[in-house]
Amino acid sequence: MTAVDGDQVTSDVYDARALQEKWQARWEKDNPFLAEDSPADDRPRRYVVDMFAYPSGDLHMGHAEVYAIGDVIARYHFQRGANVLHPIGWDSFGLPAENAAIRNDSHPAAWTYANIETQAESFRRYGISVDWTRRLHTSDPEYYRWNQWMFLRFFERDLAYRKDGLVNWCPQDQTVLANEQVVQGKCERCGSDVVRRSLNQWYFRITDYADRLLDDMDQLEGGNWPDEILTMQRNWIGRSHGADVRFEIEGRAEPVPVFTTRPDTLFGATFFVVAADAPLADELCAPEQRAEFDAYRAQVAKLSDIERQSTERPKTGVFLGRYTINPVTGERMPVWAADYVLADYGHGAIMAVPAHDQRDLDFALRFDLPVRVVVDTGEPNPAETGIATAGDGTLVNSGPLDGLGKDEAIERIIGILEERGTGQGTVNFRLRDWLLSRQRFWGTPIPIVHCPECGEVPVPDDQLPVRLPDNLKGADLAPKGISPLAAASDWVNVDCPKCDGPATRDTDTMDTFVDSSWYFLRYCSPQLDTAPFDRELVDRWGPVDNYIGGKEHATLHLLYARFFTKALHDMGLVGFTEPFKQLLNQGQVINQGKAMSKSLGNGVDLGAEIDTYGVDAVRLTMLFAGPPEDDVDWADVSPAASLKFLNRAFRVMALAGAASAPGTDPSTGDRELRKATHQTIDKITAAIEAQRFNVAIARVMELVTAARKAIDSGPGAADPAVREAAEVIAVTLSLFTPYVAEEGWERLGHSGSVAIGNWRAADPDLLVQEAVTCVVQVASKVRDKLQVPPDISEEELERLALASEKAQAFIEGKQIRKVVVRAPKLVNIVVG
Ligand code: ANZ
Ligand code: ZN
Repeated sequence: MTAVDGDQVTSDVYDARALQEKWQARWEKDNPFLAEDSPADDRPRRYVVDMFAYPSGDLHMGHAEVYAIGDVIARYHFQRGANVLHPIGWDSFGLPAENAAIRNDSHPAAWTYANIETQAESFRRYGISVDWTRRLHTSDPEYYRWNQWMFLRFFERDLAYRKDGLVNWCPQDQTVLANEQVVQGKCERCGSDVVRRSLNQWYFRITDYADRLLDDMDQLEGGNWPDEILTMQRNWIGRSHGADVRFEIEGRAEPVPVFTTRPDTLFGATFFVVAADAPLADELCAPEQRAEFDAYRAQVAKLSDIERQSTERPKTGVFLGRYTINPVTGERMPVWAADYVLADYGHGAIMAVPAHDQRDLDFALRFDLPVRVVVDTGEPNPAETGIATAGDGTLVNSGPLDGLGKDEAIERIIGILEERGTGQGTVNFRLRDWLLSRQRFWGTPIPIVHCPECGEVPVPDDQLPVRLPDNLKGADLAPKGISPLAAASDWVNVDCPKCDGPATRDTDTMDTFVDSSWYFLRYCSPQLDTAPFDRELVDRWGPVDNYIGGKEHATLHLLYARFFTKALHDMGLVGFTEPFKQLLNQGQVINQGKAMSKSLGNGVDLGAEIDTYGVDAVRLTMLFAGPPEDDVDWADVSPAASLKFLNRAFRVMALAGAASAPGTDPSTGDRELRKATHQTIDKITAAIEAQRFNVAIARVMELVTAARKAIDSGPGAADPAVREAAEVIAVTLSLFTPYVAEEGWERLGHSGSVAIGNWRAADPDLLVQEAVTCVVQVASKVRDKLQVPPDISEEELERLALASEKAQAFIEGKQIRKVVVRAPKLVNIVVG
């Protein structure tokens, strides 16, 4: 209740909990954040997407940060009058649901949908500006049906295929992992050591898009995507230019190609190495080396790629008892098997040039193989120093290449190889095809039927979705090395869609990254049941203008989503080739310098913080802590101070609201406060555009202080400039702290939500900074007076003073010994 004490409202306290209840109910009733699909709506369109949530439990501090950030961006555009699409959804397939179901003897859906409801409730309380009518869950058959539909489109174009291959296998989760899901040799999910297994698996042919994934990055450069992410993607795709060189192997009809980035060093190749786990090594092994090789190969199978390539480990290997011929020197070179050569990169075999490649040199020195320098770099002999010389130089010992530099030599040797038909220039990528099949239950079933007569038969579109069976639960889902779906025989056994004969369903499910590769397209028409999305709407809203989420997705989700967009574009399904125009990676919320974790016991409970300080204070604290990319250390911030500020801001709005009516003409108001208000608008607009939300908040804080001063010791609460300032405070706070903003706006006498279309333009007349007078002295005597802006820099002021003609007259013929600058009021030129 408002108590009036003299002309001051004093007992207005900001009651976070009461405001939350009041305004949450209002928003739910009024739905202020609906996006308008109609083409007749001619407001500028803005598409803002927060990376969707995984329903692992209730919301945590990390969610609180990322959704506060995304909300500032969306709300800013709502305020500026845009037609904003700001949707929400859940990435609701995946292992944790399945593991919980095994523990609780239940179905993964039970855990998943209960958590989604809890999170949805928390999101509503958190006050984010989303269009709730577009909510989606990837585990709904209405959604995953379209994963299957897309898979079939990929399959038809040979962009989805099955092959045998060495795959990453997690012995704990009993499933395969994509390369991207193996972190330093360990399973990304459970931390177990990943082993290699040969299995038949489904892949997406993302490598067909390797060049475009790299080249299209120029659309993302220039500050649109963080450089760090672009670099990580570039390295992950790993394009190397070089050559394939074919080597004749004694006793083998077919020559064996190797990939090299340094064909110029071919004359320095002195031995040949095959990956120990490549089938070729097994094939080439001579009988007398068999026992030694088999033992070595067994040992290698236990190592991860990272360990294998570590430069710290001493090199290991086995001579295979075979020889190859160097195609340019004609020399016989021994063939070895070693683990530092990887089976699935290049051709799984290399020409070793020990003088110029450190790995090869380490190997040569260990096994006493010859080292021949073919590029003179001016450095000492690698055979003596143990240090390979990898740089540019002049070719030596290289016949026709002698005297050339590296690049010329590469060109020349490629010409020679191509002429002779023993090699050609080529490009190689580190990127592998995306392994998408998983031997787990809680995912999208792969819509393929295996028929003994017809082979791999796609499930016809009109039979989609292939639904998950709902009679499996608890122990049925336990990892067994094959998919739990294989046990559901009534589900597995079907008639072949082609020949009607007995056949079986594919029992693998899709990697959940398939779900997240196109959900931002589905948001444009989430209820459509005739297609995954409406192309017209997707092209109208897309690509996403602002995408907000964690940088842990640098090489997984963000690469896959880019690949899907390009593939769908090529199928004529979307009109653009890059999904996300701008990417913002928020920092982490940490505590006492460390990531929050159960084992450290430093976790902070979001619900408890909100209960203590309220949603607004928690949001403000997150956003005020620093630029959004920086980590927020909860030990260094003060939600209590945020709460205090919100109280002050609220009182300013309440006092102004009690003292004047909306629509008051501000032009007669206090000019100093008006200037502060308009400068605040100007600075906040710039700060929001630059995604410096903390700076914007600091400016609102200053304005609150200025307005309060005007109320207490200036023109008083009834001054129209106070109302103007208070209204700007309500509008700008609506981006960060929606509850106090709505309530303040109502106290200011407005009806309807503050959140839409209320942004003001700064009045240019009020932005002009009035000039101040600067005295220019020469030898402490006043010689000139300059009119300068109050915020002029010292350098600029010194330059102006020295250029003054009046001052010059007294400087002439003398030596300037010193210039003392006291910006903006004084410059003293000391002469001698
Ligand atoms: C001869 C050579 C001489 C090489 C030299 C380098 C320096 P990036 O840049 O990563 O593409 N290589 C080829 N296939 C390999 C495999 N399966 N496992 C491990 N190493 C492999 O690396 C290309 C270089 O890595 C190739 O160029 C090859 O060594 C090696 F002075 O060939 B080079
Ligand atoms: Zn058949």
